Amino acid sequence: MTYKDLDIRENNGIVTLTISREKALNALNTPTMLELRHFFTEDAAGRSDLKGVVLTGAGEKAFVAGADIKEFLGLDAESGQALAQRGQDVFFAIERFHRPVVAAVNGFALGGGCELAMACHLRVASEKARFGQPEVNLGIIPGYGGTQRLIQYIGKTKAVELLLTGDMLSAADALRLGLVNYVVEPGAEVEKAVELIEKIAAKGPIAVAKVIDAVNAYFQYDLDGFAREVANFGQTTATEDFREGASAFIEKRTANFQGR
Ligand code: DAK
Repeated sequence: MTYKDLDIRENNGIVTLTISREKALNALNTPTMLELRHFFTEDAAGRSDLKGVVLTGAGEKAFVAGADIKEFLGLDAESGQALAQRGQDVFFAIERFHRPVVAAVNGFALGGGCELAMACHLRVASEKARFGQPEVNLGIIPGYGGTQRLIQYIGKTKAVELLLTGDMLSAADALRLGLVNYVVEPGAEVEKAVELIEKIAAKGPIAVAKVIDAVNAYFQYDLDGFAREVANFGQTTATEDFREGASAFIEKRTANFQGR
């Protein structure tokens, strides 16, 4: 696929994926969503040489200012539902990605943008970042998982307030409420995200993937997360990585994991 809305750069096993529709504050339209889907489900899916992905937005103003409002005007109940389902599938692909995906939130993360950041495993925000689910201002509700993931991150009390009022959170409040992992100076988000991915890349890659999988199971109501943890733990004990990790500990050296 030729990417038009995504700028994709890879350095030392880390992909920085920049949503590049700066004039529309990087709003997510159908082509952008298809490109995101293609990257996570085709190009990067299962790549064992990848350390992780940083997701950010072009320019200084916005991470992603939402789903593209202009595209919504022609929707009816059926096409709206289909669009929401396709979008949710993309965000699930990110949430279930086998390597860490870190959102580097450089500005507005609103509506679908906040939902995209929440689908990532970790979030680093610029001090200038603002988060919110303002869909009620438009007479719609979030369609890419916002009503579910916001509660998962910050709890029902504040999530319901934000979803009903459409108010925005500052980066400092997002940190205080547990929506983001770190707040950094404007311009330092990607660097911090890369630092996190490098740190995780030194761990056992199968273990990292299995942690992501087990954590996701907690939020999937048809799964027993504890049972998934037991199964995943069993699988990690059978890996060469575990033998290497345990040997390295005993021999007081750094483990050299091979992802096997
Ligand atoms: N979509 C399309 N264009 C957008 C946009 C958006 N979400 N946000 C901004 N833009 C465009 C503006 O139209 C403007 O374009 P021009 O007029 O220059 O052509 C340009 O970006 C710059 O925006 P502003 O001039 O408004 O910039 P300001 O600094 O004055 O304001 C702002 C920045 C972020 C506060 C403001 O742009 C704003 O409020 N934007 C809208 C934020 C918003 O409401 N986001 C939520 C969108 S709704 C579903 C699936 C998903 C969803 C729902 C349902 N299903 C399929 C059922 C999710 C929905 C949403 O995300």
